[in-house]
Amino acid sequence: MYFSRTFVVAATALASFGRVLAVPLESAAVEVRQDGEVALPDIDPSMNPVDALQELQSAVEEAMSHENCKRGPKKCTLATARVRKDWAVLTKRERKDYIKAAQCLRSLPSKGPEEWSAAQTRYDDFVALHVNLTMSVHGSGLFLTWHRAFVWSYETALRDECGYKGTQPYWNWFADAEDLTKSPVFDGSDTSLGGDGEFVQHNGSLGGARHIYLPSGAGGGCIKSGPFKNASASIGPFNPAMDGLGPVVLDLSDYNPRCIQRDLNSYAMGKWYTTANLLNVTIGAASRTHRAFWSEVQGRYPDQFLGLHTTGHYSINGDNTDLYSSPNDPAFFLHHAMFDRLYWMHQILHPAEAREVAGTLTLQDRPPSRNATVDDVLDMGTLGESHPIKDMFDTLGGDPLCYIYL
Ligand SMILES: *[C@@H]1O[C@H](CO)[C@@H](O)[C@H](O)[C@H]1NC(C)=O
Ligand SMILES: *[C@@H]1O[C@H](CO)[C@@H](O)[C@H](O)[C@H]1NC(C)=O
Ligand SMILES: *[C@@H]1O[C@H](CO)[C@@H](O)[C@H](O)[C@H]1NC(C)=O
Ligand SMILES: *[C@@H]1O[C@H](CO)[C@@H](O)[C@H](O)[C@H]1NC(C)=O
Ligand SMILES: *[C@@H]1O[C@H](CO)[C@@H](O)[C@H](O)[C@H]1NC(C)=O
Ligand SMILES: [Cu+2]
Repeated sequence: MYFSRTFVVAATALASFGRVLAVPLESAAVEVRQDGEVALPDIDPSMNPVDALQELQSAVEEAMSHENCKRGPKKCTLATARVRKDWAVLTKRERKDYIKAAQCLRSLPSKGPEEWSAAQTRYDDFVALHVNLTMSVHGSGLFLTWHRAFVWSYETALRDECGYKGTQPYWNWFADAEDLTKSPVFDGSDTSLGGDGEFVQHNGSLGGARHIYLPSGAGGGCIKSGPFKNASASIGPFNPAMDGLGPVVLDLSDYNPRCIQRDLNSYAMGKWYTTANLLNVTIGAASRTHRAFWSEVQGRYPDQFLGLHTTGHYSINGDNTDLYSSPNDPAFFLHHAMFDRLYWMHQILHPAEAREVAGTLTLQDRPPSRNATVDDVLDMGTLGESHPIKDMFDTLGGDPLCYIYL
């Protein structure tokens, strides 16, 4: 069986990895077999999802530490990698630095193409590119790696264009499954990404390509508290699924200044951010192949299953229900970092599947297109360098990626 050297870790880096992790690497209940395949951890499905995720994280760290020492030119090591962390464990200072950098990007001028004239700010350039590529980077073979590149470009822009010294944090969905309004990401405090929207009476959302009805929460309007209170957007919405959100625009020359809306939705959180769904895509039936993972994380809408990716968008709701312009909400990047962490975990636990691609070049193959290949280039426009899919498989590859999750 083909075994990639993707996740091979230099022995010298291991010592520093131990320090970075500050947890004993021997602790996890995971074995690595002689052939380099990782034996999957045994996790009790009745465990709560936060603990199950912690077990998976330990298994991932264990698997990384066991890889042998043949990594090529060491442009990136565990000692130099950006370490992406849970928003909940960041200090108040670290959270404020991140918020400041995101606000900075939202105040710098756009560098985008003239045809995308709705884009006013550098932040809008991220939204605009996502809009422009929506039909090719969702439900396609580019989905996982394009969004990985997108988050990397955003993290890099915060650092290079706004003097940010930290890394891209993630929103740990599973910790908030009971009450999203208490999440440190959404509690509306001055160290959050803003709270719920103002209450606006509406009739829920129709998610998952209009297959799945979600009742409304206590919001629906403009962000009512925190650093992104009444934060505005200029692009979209194009096809929002929350009742009452609109009017819609047709293209990227349509400048539509308005506030970003949210309706924090604990219904979606509680229903889909479960241990069963987490384990299925990491160690269960849906984890066996890359294709199964890719398919299951995107949901099975006709089966009333929103999937781990879409559930995050519909939990924030409001502008996040627009597949096109969802990056208008700054929480998009914390959601997608968590989603990328899930992909990273899958790759490390399933090294033989880590460099596979599933899907074509169009959303659900409509219109029909060829299969994506590892050489297809992920267009980053003016956001950063465009790389082929194959450069996005290894987060420690060094060209350009160099990060891990803790
Ligand atoms: C993407 O942008 C290009 C260049 O402006 C334009 O030709 C194309 O129609 C856009 N596609 C979509 C789906 O917005
Ligand atoms: C709200 O939407 C749901 C789902 O489409 C529908 O069944 C229900 O009748 C609607 N209620 C109102 C008051 O419009
Ligand atoms: C929200 O921002 C808009 C401009 O984008 C402004 O007209 C409005 O007064 C603001 N509302 C609040 C409550 O700050
Ligand atoms: C796991 O994923 C498979 C699809 O690969 C699906 O058929 C099955 O229902 C899922 N199981 C659970 C418990 O969600
Ligand atoms: C595209 O991928 C599918 C699924 O793996 C496969 O069945 C099909 O043969 C591939 N098509 C081509 C032209 O390689
Ligand atoms: Cu997207």
